[in-house]
Amino acid sequence: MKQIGMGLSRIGIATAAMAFSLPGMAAVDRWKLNMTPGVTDVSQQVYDLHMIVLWICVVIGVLVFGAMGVAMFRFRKSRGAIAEKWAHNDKAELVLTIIPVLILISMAWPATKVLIEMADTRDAEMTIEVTGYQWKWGYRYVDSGVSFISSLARDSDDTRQLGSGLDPHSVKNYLLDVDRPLVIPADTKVRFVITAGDVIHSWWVPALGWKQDAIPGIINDQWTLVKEPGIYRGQCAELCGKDHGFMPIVVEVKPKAEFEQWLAAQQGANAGAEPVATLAEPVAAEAAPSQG
Ligand SMILES: [Cu+2]
Repeated sequence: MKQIGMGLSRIGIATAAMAFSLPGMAAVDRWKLNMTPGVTDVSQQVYDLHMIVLWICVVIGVLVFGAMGVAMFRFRKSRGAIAEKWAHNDKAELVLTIIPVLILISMAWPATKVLIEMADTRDAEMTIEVTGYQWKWGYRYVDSGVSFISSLARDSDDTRQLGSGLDPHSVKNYLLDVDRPLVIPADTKVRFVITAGDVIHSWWVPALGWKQDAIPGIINDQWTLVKEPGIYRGQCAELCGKDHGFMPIVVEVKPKAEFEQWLAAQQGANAGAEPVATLAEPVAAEAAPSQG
């Protein structure tokens, strides 16, 4: 029995070690266990909600387990304690129902407000269609017709091959870089329409504060407004097949003027080229908000 226990704890340690040595962890703070406040108003609000709920849980946990500990210690058998025989207490049941209901309402109220704000994609200044594929992302700037596929960066892809003989530590941002990042303008409300061309994927950039399933035949929408230019990374967050771990997301937020230049350059490069075929294209057009 003891051996089994030791074996299990060894597996536990091995699993924990594996979890913390995942390639993705290299670029982040190893012991940053809390969620990120992110870089948008929404992500900050989500973070605040998370902290409020966390502290409510901590207080409840301390009270409940504290009371349990005190009861077990003070009223133990060796002190001659005998269990009281009662089956019902109206007052206790009423109080212990009303208090949790009030706590739940106090958490649900602000959470619902944030959820409603997150769902409000009106007044977006631009729309980008995101399509998940096994195992890459397709991006299409709906208003300008620019589209491209974003896949795992070549150096990471070469290194990850079985028997490549290449050292992952020598690759900068191993498994976290892409060949073509998604570029969006800063200080602009960007709407995303998210779908998939084969199986279910999920588009997730933690710094934006949300994660959205990409489902074939269904268009989900989301939005973001990032104030500060920068590079924000994410991953596919829905197990989608053997290379699920190899379809990172990179969002590059550029100042507005720089973004316009970039977009114009892409339009030039795209002219005459076949647009990226997206299975979801007809549906996406329907889902676009009516103009005017
Ligand atoms: Cu995936």
